[in-house]
Amino acid sequence: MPRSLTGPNITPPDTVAGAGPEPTRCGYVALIGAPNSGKSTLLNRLVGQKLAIVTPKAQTTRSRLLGIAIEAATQIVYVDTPGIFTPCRRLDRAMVAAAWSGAADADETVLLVDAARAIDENTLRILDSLRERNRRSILALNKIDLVRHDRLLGLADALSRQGRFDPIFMISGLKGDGVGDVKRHLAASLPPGPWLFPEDQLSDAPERLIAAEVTREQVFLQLHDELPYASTVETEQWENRPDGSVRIEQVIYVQRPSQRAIVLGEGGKRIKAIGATARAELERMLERRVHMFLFVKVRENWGEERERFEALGLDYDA
Ligand SMILES: Nc1nc2c(ncn2[C@@H]2O[C@H](COP(=O)(O)OP(=O)(O)OP(=O)(O)O)[C@@H](O)[C@H]2O)c(=O)[nH]1
Ligand SMILES: [Mg+2]
Repeated sequence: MPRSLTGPNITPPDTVAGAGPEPTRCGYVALIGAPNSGKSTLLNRLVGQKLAIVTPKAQTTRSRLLGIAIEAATQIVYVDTPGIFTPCRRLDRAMVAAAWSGAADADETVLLVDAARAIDENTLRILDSLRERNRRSILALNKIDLVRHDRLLGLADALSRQGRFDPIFMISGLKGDGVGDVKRHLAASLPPGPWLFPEDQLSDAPERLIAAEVTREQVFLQLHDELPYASTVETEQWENRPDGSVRIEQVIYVQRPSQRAIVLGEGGKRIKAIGATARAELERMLERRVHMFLFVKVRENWGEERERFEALGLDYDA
């Protein structure tokens, strides 16, 4: 059976098919860390499919996203979270709050540290907060493909003196090294219990949100400086066509007319490129034809509008 990107409502536990005679296990695993530490890349790798958007820029992920995977008799519900950093704007505060509440609600927490960058200020803050919460967590030194082995051992040692980490993994979310060990560890350590989601469900994110995220990924990849941070994307219309295709209308909100001009580009070139790449990506993810229509609106204060936060799945009052 193909696994669907998003699924119907939660199936009651007594109707969920467990696997074989082994007792089923199920639990939530939050992936937390500084911005850019590789959480979304790892989530996609763990689930075996692209669900979360990934870019080289920090603060790409803005809200929690579930990625559901099955390992032996265990259903593992991974929670991708926004990077944790010192918040300035209302949006930043909501993102960081979403990350911490993802960790608070989880059975296990995996702290990702970019081994190529070592212990930056954001990671230090996270270590402090974990200590305050007296929380044990799993440590994943990520991006080991970029780092020499002796350096990794020193880093693991330094980190383990600053928190309760057990176990410690050395992984590359991008290349896959060590990721199987993380999965197997989680499969064995999550609590026994019925699976919480239908077996073929991959995420809880509505398709409209995933579609907006895919466009936002292109905004982050194709635009620079403050623009990715000054914009947000929403799906306004979603029409399933009788021929199986879908017609999607989205709005990219920016804060100033000058930013709108940049998003549009000369003769509309930039917005066309964003739309074309997002459409192709979405067609791959949804496995259906997509007709994509993008509009750019100036909304000086979108960062203070409750509706914009709700569209992202964020708590406006965080
Ligand atoms: N070389 C290498 N690059 C990686 C690895 N994991 C992630 N990256 C890269 O690191 C960058 C950030 O990856 P993301 O997965 O978006 O990081 P994130 O922690 O989700 O970032 P935020 O959502 O901004 O908090 C991207 O350019 C990834 O390709 C890895 O194991 N090795
Ligand atoms: Mg991310």
